[in-house]
Amino acid sequence: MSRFDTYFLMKPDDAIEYVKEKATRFSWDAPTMQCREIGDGNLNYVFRVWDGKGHSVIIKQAGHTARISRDMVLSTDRNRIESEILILEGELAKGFVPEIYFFDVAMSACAEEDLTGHEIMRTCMLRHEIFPKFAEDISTFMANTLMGTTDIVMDHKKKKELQRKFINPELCEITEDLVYTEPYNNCANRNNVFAPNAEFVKKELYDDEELHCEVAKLKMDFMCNAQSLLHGDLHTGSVFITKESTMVIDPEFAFYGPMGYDIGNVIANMIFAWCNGGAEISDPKARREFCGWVEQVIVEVIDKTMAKMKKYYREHVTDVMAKNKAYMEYYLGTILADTAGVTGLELNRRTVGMANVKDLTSISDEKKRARAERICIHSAKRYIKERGGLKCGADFLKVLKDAEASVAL
Ligand code: SR1
Ligand code: MG
Repeated sequence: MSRFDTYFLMKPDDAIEYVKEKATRFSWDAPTMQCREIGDGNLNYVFRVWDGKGHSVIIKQAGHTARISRDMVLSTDRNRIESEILILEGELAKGFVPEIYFFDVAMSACAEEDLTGHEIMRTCMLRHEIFPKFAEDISTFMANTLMGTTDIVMDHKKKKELQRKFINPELCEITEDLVYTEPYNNCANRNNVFAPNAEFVKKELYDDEELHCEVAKLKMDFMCNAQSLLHGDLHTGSVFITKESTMVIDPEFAFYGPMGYDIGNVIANMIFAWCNGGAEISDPKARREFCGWVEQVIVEVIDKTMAKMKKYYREHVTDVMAKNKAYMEYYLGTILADTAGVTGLELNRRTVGMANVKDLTSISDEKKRARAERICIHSAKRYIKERGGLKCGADFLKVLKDAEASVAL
């Protein structure tokens, strides 16, 4: 019998005891063990436990409610989903995810590699740091994990088993509400709209029926198109980074959906970093350097991901009908269009929805923040409405630059 046989939400002292009992792969120096709760996400509790002899581990535990709101009751099964997908992604994209040491269904907790030296990418980009390997790394991660779990390459029965294992209705519902619904009507009355832009948001998002129709199409696609096993929340807060290494974390929103969802999330969150740099860096040379790098990342992430997916497709296709070359081009085209649509959805929801991003909310000058948010919304609408016409990274960047030029300083 152990006190960890029955679920309870741990405090740091409990986490130390938990690690002593469960994480036996390390020879812990018990008297020097310490713990800090380091979670800064919206849902879970993250404990870093270490000793004075160089051992450390991360314990991630799911609570019955979200940290961001006690009203959100969520299945703790998300911890199993996160652990299992990290193990699978470790096989498909070696070196891009932390190692999972174990996961524990009773406590809804997992133990994973402590990625010392890495920092959350969004935090680093708020300091306007540049990461030259990011586009190369994230495109490899996405091409391998997304293409590697499709019906194009997998045995169809094995794919369906995976699909069943990663059914994730509650976390999908969060996305269906926060990304695909509320930014267009505030129907749950919990949107955070920056007051100087209230009229603008009403006109551009709440009153645009043509936009609502396109969002509805994308929403049904998110719910019905079991294309690939997604990370499901691939923003820059889900990336742990150094100049040399890119590690993807936090895939608890994983499920089988359209792969443009992951790629579009990466692009939109680079745009938030670009907005922050444009508004907050006063030295023109430093601003050009940071924003120029982000622009290059936007172009490269699109082009490299598509090129690597095409290569993966060609080398690994097993489905007899999908070997048709014209079908391959069609399939890759739909991914690019979905990517554009999701780029727009993520831009809108982080700007006006309930879960915002610091890149925008921390812009200190009110006028500059209002302008940055309008650039996001103007470009978002084009990414959504014109998603079928964007054919390469340069097309994605042009939409952003057009929006920048159209919103007065
Ligand atoms: C209630 S959770 C809000 C957001 O945080 C997560 O990281 C997801 O992006 C979700 O939409
Ligand atoms: Mg998260």
